[in-house]
Amino acid sequence: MRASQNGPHEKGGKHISGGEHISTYDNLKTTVNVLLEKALSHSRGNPDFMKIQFETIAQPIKRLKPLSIDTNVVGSVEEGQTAARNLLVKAGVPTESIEKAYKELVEYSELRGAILFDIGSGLRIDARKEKGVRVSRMDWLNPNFEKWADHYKMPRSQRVKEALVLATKVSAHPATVAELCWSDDPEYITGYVASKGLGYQRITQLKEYGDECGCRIFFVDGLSDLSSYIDYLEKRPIFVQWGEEC
Ligand code: PML
Ligand code: MG
Repeated sequence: MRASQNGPHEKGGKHISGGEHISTYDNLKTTVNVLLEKALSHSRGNPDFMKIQFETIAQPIKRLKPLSIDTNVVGSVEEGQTAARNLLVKAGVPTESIEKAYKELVEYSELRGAILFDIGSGLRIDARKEKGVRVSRMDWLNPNFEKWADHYKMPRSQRVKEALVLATKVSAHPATVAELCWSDDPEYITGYVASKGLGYQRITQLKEYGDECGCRIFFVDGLSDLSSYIDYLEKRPIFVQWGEEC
């Protein structure tokens, strides 16, 4: 699903909301409704364009364990941004790449997908401009997510679920070094840095309340085939699953 205001995204509309689920055929009506609800009651505004698309998944669905989770409590945006930079460096992203990637963000304030940033060349490599790359075909069944949330004393929040599913899928690719993300929703200021080694590191403040500029950067290294990386992000189906349940 993608929803925008003042026309479709491709005609300059403001991005309101996006979402994806994996559903059985029998559950499609409920699933489409969840996406509809998400877009119709959004803090970024009311959409006047929405596209909901469903397609059969013919490939087997890969199961991934959720990344480990930690919360870094900070007292200000400055403290949060410093923590994010430190975590990125710890994950293996050179400082110069971090600075260059931040400059790309400023250039595209209306980004709807992720920027792919190559740490070897220090360049953005996806050529998708403000569209970016939208990760799709991923989900986590609610009963299993809720068990996980209760176990780790996390809120049973769909936002946390969706972000952790995405971060788990992205970091599972061997070329991904780290991800940096914060929301474009004005009332949500917690973001994260994620990587295979660090897990999902939440940072409680990465922007000011009211700010509608979000961020999603995937730092990659040693990528031999950009189109197969993008294909993995957009098309390869994955389920996050915690514990022994099947
Ligand atoms: C988003 O809402 O677009 C991203 C939210 C990232 C942080 C979620 C969390 O762990 O609180
Ligand atoms: Mg959003």
